[in-house]
Amino acid sequence: MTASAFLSDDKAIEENMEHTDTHIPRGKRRDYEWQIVWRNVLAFVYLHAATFYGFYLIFIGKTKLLTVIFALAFSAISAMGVTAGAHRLWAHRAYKARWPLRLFLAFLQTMAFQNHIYEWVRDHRVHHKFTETDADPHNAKRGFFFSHMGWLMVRKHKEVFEKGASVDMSDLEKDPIVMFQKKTYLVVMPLLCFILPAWVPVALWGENPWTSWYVGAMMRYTISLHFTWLVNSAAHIWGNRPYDKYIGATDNKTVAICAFGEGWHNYHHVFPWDYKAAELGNYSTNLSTALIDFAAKYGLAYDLKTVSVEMIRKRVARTGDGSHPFNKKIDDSDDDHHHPENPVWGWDDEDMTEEERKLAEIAHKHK
Ligand code: ST9
Ligand code: ZN
Ligand code: ZN
Repeated sequence: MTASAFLSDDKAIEENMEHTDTHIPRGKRRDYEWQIVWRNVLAFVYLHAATFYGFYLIFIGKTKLLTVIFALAFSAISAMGVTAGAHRLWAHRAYKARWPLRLFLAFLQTMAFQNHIYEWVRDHRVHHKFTETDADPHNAKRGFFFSHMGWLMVRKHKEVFEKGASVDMSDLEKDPIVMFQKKTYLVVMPLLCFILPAWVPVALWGENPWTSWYVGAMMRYTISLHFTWLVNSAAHIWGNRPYDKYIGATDNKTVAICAFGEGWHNYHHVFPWDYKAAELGNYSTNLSTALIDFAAKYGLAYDLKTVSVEMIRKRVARTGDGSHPFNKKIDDSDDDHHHPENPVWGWDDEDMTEEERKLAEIAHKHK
């Protein structure tokens, strides 16, 4: 059973509908109708109520300072499992990692509960291949709320299943760490995401158990979800498009700071196989890059792919919105006729061009 099966309505409901709900044409069911998954709605309502209570406990001084610091540190550390792990390593193959690093990142990613790596990566590759179409699980054309969190409370559009089935996942199926995490997720995830952060403040500095639950577990989790979701919502609406003005994704510094370097989203959609997920900026707005560079120094990460300045310059000149320092003059004459160019989900996508592969720079090459 997958995490989504655990949280979503039971398949039996759907089968039942097929017998009783004959007035809705079959093909229409998964279109734009909001087939609400009430179990998820209730879970999110509880999470947010508990989070507000957590804030209140901090505000009235009922929370130890160490508990607040711990919650922040736990968020930041688990975020690395999502950014450096699920995102740049597993979804985009932007670098390679030896098994101790993969195990560590899978552990951190489990602490973050954003679905297991396999499910996270499948949705994310499909998002990159079919961005802002019906096949995109969090299609930003359906509005801020849908792309932010609404998509997690309704059944997916049928195109997500249909087109999503064409995206290659065989590399993950061959990774024993990913498959082990998938198999054990429903037991290990609640322990690492909720029980562990609620238990540590009680055991180590005598925090009140309920305070620990509301602040260390609930508040911490909800805030890190919102920071992550901003990449799908805000960074598809507000910001510059220095690399490709024809796509929805934007470069948004606020999101980059909140999401540990994942807000340079216009760049990222154009070059999803860059391990930095950004061209400019430094470690302060990209802690995930700092972690990968550090791991590469000790041989745990290798084959770090980045885009050459030449490639960036060409792309900026061809499709940028003029906000990039390279950009001089923009020709808008073909604006109405332009279609997004050859989207790829990452390094091993068969649609990557030979030219791109040749021009890519690979650091810490495996010998
Ligand atoms: C969460 C994820 O929050 C957030 C992802 C954000 C991504 C952002 C990326 C940006 C970079 C990273 C930034 C990190 C920053 C970190 C900062 C931290 C401080 N393709 O899904 P099901 C098939 S999770 C192909 O159940 P329903 C497949 O066969 C939050 N096929 O569909 C599947 O079966 P199986 C916590 C696909 O019934 C079957 O369909 N988690 C695809 O419509 C059924 O799939 C939740 O809240 C596809 N893409 O249900 C869980 N998808 O899996 C919420 C599906 O057996 N999820 N198939 O192979 C659910 O409950 C359900 O998925 C649902 C849809 C109700 C939303
Ligand atoms: Zn995106
Ligand atoms: Zn991505």
